Amino acid sequence: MKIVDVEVLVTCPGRNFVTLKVTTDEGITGLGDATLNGREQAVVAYLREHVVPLLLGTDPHRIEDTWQSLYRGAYWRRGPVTMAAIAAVDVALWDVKAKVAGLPLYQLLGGASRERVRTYGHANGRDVPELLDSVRQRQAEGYQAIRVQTGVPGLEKVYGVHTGEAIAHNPTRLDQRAVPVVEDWDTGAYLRHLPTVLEAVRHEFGPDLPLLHDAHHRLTPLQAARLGKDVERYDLFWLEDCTPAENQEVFRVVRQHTTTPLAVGEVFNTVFDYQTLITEQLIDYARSAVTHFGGISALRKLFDFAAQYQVKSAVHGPEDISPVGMAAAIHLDLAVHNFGIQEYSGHTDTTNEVFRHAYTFTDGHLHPGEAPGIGVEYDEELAAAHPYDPAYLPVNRLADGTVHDW
Ligand code: EZ4
Ligand code: CO
Repeated sequence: MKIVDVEVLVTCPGRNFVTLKVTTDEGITGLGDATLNGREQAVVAYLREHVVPLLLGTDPHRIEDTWQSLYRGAYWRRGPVTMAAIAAVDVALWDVKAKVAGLPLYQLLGGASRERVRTYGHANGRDVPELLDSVRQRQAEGYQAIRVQTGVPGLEKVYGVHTGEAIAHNPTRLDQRAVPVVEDWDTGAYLRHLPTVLEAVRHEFGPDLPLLHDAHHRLTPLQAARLGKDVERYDLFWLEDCTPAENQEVFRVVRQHTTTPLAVGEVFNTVFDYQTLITEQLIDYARSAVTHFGGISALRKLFDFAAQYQVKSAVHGPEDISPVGMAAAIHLDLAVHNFGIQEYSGHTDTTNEVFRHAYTFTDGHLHPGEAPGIGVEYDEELAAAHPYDPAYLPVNRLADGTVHDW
């Protein structure tokens, strides 16, 4: 079998998504997600200019060889643009292979290790009462584990909290001239406030509800260590991205001081970002996305490596991962033994119409469905009615104007 056509498709049914579509001489198609939120067109160009010409005429069954040749052949290794492009190719080829086999992808990954995939959803509020309402709303939708984020008194726009027009979590478009939203930040105020938020949530919902929290790379090692310690009594499922983890060694400081479980990895793109964290057992959950980590092949290897150190999977699944990337994640979640939890925010109705998918969400759990391949079909006509719309992620600044980690 040969690859005869490769297309890079861009659509914005609520937010921008980049999809790779591979077609074989036997008329079989495969889809891969290449969405790099806020930097989408860099991956589009990387694929169109440098990857598509290399794929034409090759055997789609040779997934590992294609992966290695794109990774090693470029000479320039790693990085989010490269790894998102490779991920899209990898997932599209797995989709083709599973369709040829007539099986849902998880069967080719070793089959189901569980009946269904546990998820967590996001609850947000400007203040505690609004957050409690949001938790109730998520519970009504079926979620059985919930990430809680609130505003901080004195700060106007904080990550993960919806504040009217400027939705901090989402890219914001300003007419034709896309500029980032500016959020504000004060770590001291946040560190004082968060334990009171968790106290209120535990008081309202009791000890059994699994609760998560995302610090979004904003703390120093000592601040993270102190926060982990301060919130131990609230029994978090995890504290996410407590420091910017380019410097993996800082997790030694955090780990020494707290038994709050730690999760990291949504901005990582290869196993090398995790080496110290995993071999020294400095984290509990590896949170990379299929889409940003070189695909199913690479993430499977990461999780097998992590399993030896009792580190579990927790694939990144925000709204900016397309249903193609979500589907790939759900197949992998069902198959790997050391599955931890899957982040799941769902998508807009229009997104679900553009990307019709076999996966289902019931009682807070996902299942990939039994359609051959990854189980996603792309409606090109509907997608074309929602063209690319430039958008940026926010930037974060302290009160004196200094740029802070976002
Ligand atoms: O901010 O995916 O855990 N989820 C997150 C996400 C990220 C976005 C960035 O594109 O932190 O909401
Ligand atoms: Co996060």
